[in-house]
Amino acid sequence: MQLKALLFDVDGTLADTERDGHRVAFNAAFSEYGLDWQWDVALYGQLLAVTGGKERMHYYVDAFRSDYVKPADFVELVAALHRAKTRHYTRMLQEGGIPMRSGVVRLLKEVRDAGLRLAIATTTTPENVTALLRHSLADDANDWFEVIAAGDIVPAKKPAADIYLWAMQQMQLKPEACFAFEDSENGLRSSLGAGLKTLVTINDYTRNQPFSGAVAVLSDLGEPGQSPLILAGHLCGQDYVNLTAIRRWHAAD
Ligand code: XBP
Ligand code: MG
Repeated sequence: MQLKALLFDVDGTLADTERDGHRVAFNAAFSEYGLDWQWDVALYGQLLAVTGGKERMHYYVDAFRSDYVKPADFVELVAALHRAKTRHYTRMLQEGGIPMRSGVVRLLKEVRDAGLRLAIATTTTPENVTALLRHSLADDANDWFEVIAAGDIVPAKKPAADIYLWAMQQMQLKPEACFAFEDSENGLRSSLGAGLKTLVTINDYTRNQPFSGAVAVLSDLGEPGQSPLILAGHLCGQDYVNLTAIRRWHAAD
């Protein structure tokens, strides 16, 4: 079937947002609420096992803070902390921005010029996606994506397939007409579960995760003169990830 659309994960795939973005924003929210919770870089790597910021805070308390006595309104507290965290995170993007990963801007431009359709499928809160696209990609980058599937729009977050299925339903497309980009095991399980061929570009938090089923596993998308490292699979005869490579992965059995 002809390739019609590319579906992108956001955190870790478009930009390295977790360590210096989300993590820092969580800590700012905890301080704001007078909590002694501080997530260092290593601990945050463990917490990333659970997707979704609210879900991650619940997991932290349950798995790492047996000393913490939950108040009766703990669910509301976590929701309030999460709103504060979103405010800190979007402000950080507005003030400095987190750059797109190598090859992302180039590939998105090539894909748009070729007339392919684009969508986002992510676990993060919609405001976070909007802020990242606007401040780190382009003023009008939100319009580049026909569908932005994000956050609580589906009840079951990645690794469940729901967010990808929802995005494709909105686009009236079958998985055979689409191709996905992910950076993590949870993300790959979600996209494969939705029937999507998927390219994985790893980052420091995900490099040791298992990625069987991906069309290839690379350090990044690469740029002309700056080929990515290949951890699994091959680049379909190209020097970096371009639309030719994507069409070949998509067409392969
Ligand atoms: C992203 C996430 C999110 C962000 C935080 O995973 O796991 O939870 O870390 O976002 P993926 P919120 O890249 O697989 O979509 O705090 O807005 O939930
Ligand atoms: Mg991700």
